[in-house]
Amino acid sequence: MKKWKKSLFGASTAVFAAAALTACGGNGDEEAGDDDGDNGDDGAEVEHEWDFITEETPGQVQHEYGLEFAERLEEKSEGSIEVNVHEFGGLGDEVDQLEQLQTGQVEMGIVSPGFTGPIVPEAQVFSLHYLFPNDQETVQEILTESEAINEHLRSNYEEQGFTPLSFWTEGAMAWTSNTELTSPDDFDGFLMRTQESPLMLESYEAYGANPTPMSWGDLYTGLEQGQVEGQENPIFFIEDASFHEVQDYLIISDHNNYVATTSVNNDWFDSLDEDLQEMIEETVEEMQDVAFELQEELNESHLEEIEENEEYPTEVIELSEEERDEFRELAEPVREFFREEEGDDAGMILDMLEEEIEEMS
Ligand code: 6CS
Repeated sequence: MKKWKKSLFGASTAVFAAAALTACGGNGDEEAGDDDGDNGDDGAEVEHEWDFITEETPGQVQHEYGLEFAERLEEKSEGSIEVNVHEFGGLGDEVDQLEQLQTGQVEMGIVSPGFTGPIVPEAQVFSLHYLFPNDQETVQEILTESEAINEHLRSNYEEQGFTPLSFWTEGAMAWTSNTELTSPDDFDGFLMRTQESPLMLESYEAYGANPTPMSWGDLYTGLEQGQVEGQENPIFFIEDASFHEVQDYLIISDHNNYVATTSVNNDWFDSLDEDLQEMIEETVEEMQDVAFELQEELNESHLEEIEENEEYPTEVIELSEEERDEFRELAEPVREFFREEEGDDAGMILDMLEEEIEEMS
């Protein structure tokens, strides 16, 4: 079951997170400073206190990102900014959190397109299979540089009350299952857990599967009890959430990537002085490299943990290019579905993104 994971940013944040959780009565609220109850910069006056939501728990990529982001802002502001990083579940599930960001109940945080899909249909472009290349450095470069994503898609988000200041990868998606999933035939009638995005359902229906949206908070039990038979996630998350304990196979499919956004509530962000806006934007930019290293290190180390785990042995299968081609062929028509059904800008965004991917790959 869930284990404590060492913080990549050193013992101080890990120890502090544990202490802060105790101090807060374990409700998931934390301060990313020291453990004496102020903002970590002894004696400094806190002028701004902001809530930062994440969809993950301590030790996982989003939460570690949140702690580092908070620490950097607190340092730069010499203690006048305090950011409370919330772990998944502290303020509700992924959909509740998204609503809090939209309405300004929380100022900022990390939300992912798998949950924003129902309100920003164009964001589901990230749920298309075999659109991006495999190499994560190239994926990150596209996410950071793409005009289709950072201008056009960003403005689709803005219309919904919040704005992604950055898009970044948490790693390539892999499948887990109790049966081998190496060809589309293996998905026939397969009960696949997905996030909320309607396009995710469409993508798995194209393989003949029977997809079911479910919060990850219910997923371990869902897999254990057979409500769903498999799921997709980056490897660090599969191991950290212990899904491999109730699944026999890990299939390296590289069918797409887990994309996260660092987003802000529009009304709140617009109300800030320019120097604060710049400080936040600068820190978000710095965090692109931090996030990349974080996901890389966690995905590698958690794969090793899965491979070495004798108590819960998992067979790791890497799909060959020929096997991927079979999935690619069935995934291709889903792009047309996206163009036609997922928002006025879907076609334009996908066309532009396909060209950018071609140029950057
Ligand atoms: O599968 C999910 O729903 C979760 N996966 C990741 C990598 N982060 C948070 C998300 O809610």
